Amino acid sequence: MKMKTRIWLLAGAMVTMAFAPGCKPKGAQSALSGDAASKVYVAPGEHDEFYNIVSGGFNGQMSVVGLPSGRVLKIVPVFSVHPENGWGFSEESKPMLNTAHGFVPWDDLHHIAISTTNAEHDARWAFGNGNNTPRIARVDLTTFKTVEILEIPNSAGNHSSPFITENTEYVVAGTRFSVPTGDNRDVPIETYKENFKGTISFISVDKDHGTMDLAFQIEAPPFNFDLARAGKKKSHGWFFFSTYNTEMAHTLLEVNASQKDKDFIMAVNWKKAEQYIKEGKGKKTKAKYAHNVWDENTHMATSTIKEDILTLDPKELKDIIYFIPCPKSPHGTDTDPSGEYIIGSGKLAAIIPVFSFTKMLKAIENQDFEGTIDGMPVLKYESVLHGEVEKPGLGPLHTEFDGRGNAYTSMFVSSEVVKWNIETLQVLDRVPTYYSVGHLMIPGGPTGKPHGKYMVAYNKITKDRYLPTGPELAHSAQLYDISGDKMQLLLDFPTIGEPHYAEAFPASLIKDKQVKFYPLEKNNHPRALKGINNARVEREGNKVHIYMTTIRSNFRPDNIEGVRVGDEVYFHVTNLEQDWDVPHGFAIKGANTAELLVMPGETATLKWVPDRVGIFPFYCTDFCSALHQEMQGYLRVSPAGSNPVIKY
Ligand code: K7E
Ligand code: RUQ
Ligand code: CUA
Repeated sequence: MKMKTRIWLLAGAMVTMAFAPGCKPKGAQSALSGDAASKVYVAPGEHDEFYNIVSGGFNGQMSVVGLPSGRVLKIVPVFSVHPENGWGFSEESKPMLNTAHGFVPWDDLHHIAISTTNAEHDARWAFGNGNNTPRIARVDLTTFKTVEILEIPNSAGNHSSPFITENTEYVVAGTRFSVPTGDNRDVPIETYKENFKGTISFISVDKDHGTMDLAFQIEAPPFNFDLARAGKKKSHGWFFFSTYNTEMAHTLLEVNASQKDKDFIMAVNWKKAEQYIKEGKGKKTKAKYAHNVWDENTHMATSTIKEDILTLDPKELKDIIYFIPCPKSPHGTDTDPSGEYIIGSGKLAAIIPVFSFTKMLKAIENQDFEGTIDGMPVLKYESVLHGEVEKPGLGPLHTEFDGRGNAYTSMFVSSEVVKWNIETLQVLDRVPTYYSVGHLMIPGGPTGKPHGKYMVAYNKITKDRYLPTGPELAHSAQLYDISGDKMQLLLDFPTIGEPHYAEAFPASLIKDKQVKFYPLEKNNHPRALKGINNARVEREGNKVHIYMTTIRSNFRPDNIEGVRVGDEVYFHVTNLEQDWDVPHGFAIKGANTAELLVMPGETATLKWVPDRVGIFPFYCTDFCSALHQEMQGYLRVSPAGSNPVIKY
């Protein structure tokens, strides 16, 4: 077989280069053209054309960036606590970060998926994955608030997530690490092949409300699942996962996982899987996981621990999983806007293989198999291949599309973005990135309708791009104009945390749907106040509930006595304002927590257990009016065991 004898690898040299990134490509400024400034200039008071939702990686948040300006518009805390608005500190938001084993206030958020209808962005929700304590979050794009977090059982390193199907029917979560399933077990690591399993979770998304539910899990061989993309249009109904460590080794030292010439793209017929579930072929299994939902009615989160899972075994149901051989540890797998082409990016491969969905179906029909894994067919590489992009560059990672028949692949090792034609496989252009690009993004790039005007490279290495800030540097993003034949670098901008994937969509999709404040009459928080009259302090045993209002420019009550050391003190702060952009803050000296930032019409609660007597001032943290500095009060804390009178 011709393909098999081909040299796929420059492995040795490339691995070395991969760990020496940051070497400055020659002609560093050549990609920048004279009119770049005017192309990214958004005049004061004007709005950007696109919202760019960018993952925060190890910072656990998403950021909202305007394009083309590169301005950061908002940080949305997701899997991270956020002092700015009390996320993870307020009693209402704490349950959002609950897991089957308690409060976990951090995660590693890699990928963004913006909801779609008919394979086009509808931008109702942004999904993000938590890699570490496997979770998927959903952010509502009318409030830019995290409204749901679902933990993923039987998973570790939820990396191939949260990619979505074309009508947002499902969000997927493929486990990076294979693990013993059930509620974890104490087994020797050498028993990897018997005891460890890969799992692919299909999370259904409610059409109207977006609510997620773990619909079913498919058991898979103990590979490592890296990334995924849903088919679309003609390939709607299929999902494609990149895999590595198909040697099924439990240690990856000495490049154990890269012994083989090829790993696989795992093609999953999810429509079939869904049908098997409907026919009752799912096995009931158990493992605990948390489902946390933010209630827009009460502005409180609730956390429920679930444990029922429906599992499909593809070894028995032989027609839901097929393997497509793909050179060396593919990282990204991406499907083009037509849904016909599936692009694998073998990090250590010297070519980019492009597979054809039509050919894949034919190969399945003709049983063009070169073998099986646990009874699941491995298709012949040649029979699925559309063709290979020759000499694309080194270290292909991720591919996006411009909707004009071109693909753009990030090259980590050679630190560039390469543009090529999907049909002819010819390389058309290449531009350097500064430095070592990871993901790249074109607005609408993963959908059936890309807006091929800009491309952003999210780089892993920053080095000298900005004023130096000691050993730790912000990551760098770079905006390119891709509307012409040649890509043009327009702008560098720093990012928050480590951006992995990002998506962008036209601002017009959502900018008129933004919530500006919460109507007080609809505030169904059980401790909400509708006006200043009921502001009060109530003792219930050792709990003291302070029902407090804020309105420009005072707290009611402001002077509070009757609290003892050891009491659980709850400040339930209702912001009575009914106007856009008038939050009030609340912070109290001595409390071992952050502040609250309460949106107009909302109620938020800060809990504090005082551990010492004294007078503790509190104040508003957000400059809200000319009398902001007057917005203050005192809490008196008396000794434990004393019997102070409640006074306010
Ligand atoms: Cu390539 Cu986690 Cu998507 Cu980062 S991964 S680059
Ligand atoms: S105060 S405006 Cu602390 Cu001048 Cu802020
Ligand atoms: Cu309220 Cu400052």
